[in-house]
Amino acid sequence: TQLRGVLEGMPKAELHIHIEGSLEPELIFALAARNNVALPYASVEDLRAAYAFTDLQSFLDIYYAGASVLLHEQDFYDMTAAYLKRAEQDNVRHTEIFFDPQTHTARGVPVKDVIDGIHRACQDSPVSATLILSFLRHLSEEDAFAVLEEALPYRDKYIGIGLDSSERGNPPEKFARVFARCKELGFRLVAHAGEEGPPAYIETALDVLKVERIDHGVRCLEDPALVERLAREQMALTVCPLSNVKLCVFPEMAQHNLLELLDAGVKVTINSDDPAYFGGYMNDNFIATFEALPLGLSHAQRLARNGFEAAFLPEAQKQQLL
Ligand code: ES4
Ligand code: ZN
Repeated sequence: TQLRGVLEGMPKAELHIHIEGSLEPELIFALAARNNVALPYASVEDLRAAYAFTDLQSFLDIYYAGASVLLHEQDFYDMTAAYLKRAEQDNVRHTEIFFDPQTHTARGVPVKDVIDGIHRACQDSPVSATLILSFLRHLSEEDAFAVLEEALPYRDKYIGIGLDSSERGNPPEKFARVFARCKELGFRLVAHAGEEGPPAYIETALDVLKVERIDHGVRCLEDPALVERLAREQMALTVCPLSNVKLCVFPEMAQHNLLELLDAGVKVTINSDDPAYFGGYMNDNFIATFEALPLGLSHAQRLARNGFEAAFLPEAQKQQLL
């Protein structure tokens, strides 16, 4: 249809993408061979067949296994360069990329190699790209402080701090002190909240961690007062439609609450989350959402505009990208 062409051609900003979630099975196998890493899967097809998730944890187990092939600076460069090439094809003009250093330091990879490889690929791409260091919330706050300390010598290479991994049982307030420190240091702050966790986690991400965007946040609709607040404060939600369906947050795309959120005046953006695992990149997410829900041209323009408005970029730079 005509709308499809508009969705594909629009300049877009992507605000929620885990770079380790952009590792395609083919690249996982190529890096495993290059680095002599053994994988518990016989082939690309065997690995892809394991991508049948029932919830967030069932995905994370496979996502961390996939990331085990990343050992050297060049591996991080190659992964990031491949993602940025796909983003460029989807007319993504700006992207804010999460990376999970603790996934790699646990395997003995120096934080410097992680950051240098990802950052070098960003510099070599025509897509505007910035980085957000994300803490793993299933680990302790002490561990988060330790990786922050290790990453601070390279602080000119990332602009923000995030919080991801297993949400249930790991509320934002577990990281109150380390987020306060990151705020003092001048980082932009975001956190995953209200993906699988309750609306109360969205409130503590805002009130305790002082985040400036909520990643996912779709469960806010269970609390009408919270929805009203998010709309009033024009707090951006980085919604990831294909992710939500793959991880069974919604049984199918037709049941996704993105339109209800938009109608409530919430500043919704569309993002790919872990595109290699969830069935697609930015344009796939836009197309799947627009095919399943009664959305039109004005929604498309609003969603794309929201992405740029919610980006951590100076106003003048945003204008240049449009
Ligand atoms: C993630 Cl979808 C999702 N949720 C929480 N943490 C994550 N890390 C990578 N993808
Ligand atoms: Zn995410």
